[in-house]
Amino acid sequence: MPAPFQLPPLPWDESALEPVISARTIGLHYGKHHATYVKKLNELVAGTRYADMPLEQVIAATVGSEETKKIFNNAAQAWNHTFFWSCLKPRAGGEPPKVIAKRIEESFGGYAQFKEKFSQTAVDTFGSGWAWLVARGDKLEILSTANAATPITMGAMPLLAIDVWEHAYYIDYENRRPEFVDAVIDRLLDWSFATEQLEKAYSGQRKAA
Ligand code: MN3
Repeated sequence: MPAPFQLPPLPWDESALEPVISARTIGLHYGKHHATYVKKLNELVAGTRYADMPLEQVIAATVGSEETKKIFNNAAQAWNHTFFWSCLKPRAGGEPPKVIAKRIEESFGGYAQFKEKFSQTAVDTFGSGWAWLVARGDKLEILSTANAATPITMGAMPLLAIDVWEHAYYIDYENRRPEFVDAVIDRLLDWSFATEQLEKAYSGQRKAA
């Protein structure tokens, strides 16, 4: 039987994000860390009801339970990483386009305030975790999550993420997490992807209402 969960291809070449993130970091981060989450997930769900579920459903069904913690951790990390790669694009970053800029202004007061808060949240995330820009209700929010935790179990729709596990930056930046975070925000964040996610969030809400 084929493994139920696959490692999706990267949206760009491993060297495409240089010099902000090196090909060596992507090679390890995607080729070893992300690949291992998918491999472990497949091992853990083999022969269980989770093997027939879409990844998002596995995450929803295993969150918050000690018994299913390993499955949750690997499933959520598989999802978080695929999402993270989509948030990054060569020669991107900086100020967002109009539609999302307006939402940023309403929720944070402006791009400068957003950037300050997003960067600070990523830097202050203690230990391993993630910083997120999410849509929740009619507001945008910035969240920090620990380890594998993911906003999709928190009633929030992620728009952008930064992985701040040490494996995301240590080869390129050593302990200088703030430099990594600022470089990602200024040079890699893909606002067109975030805009697509925002549109999905609102079309979903309209359906639910
Ligand atoms: Mn990672």
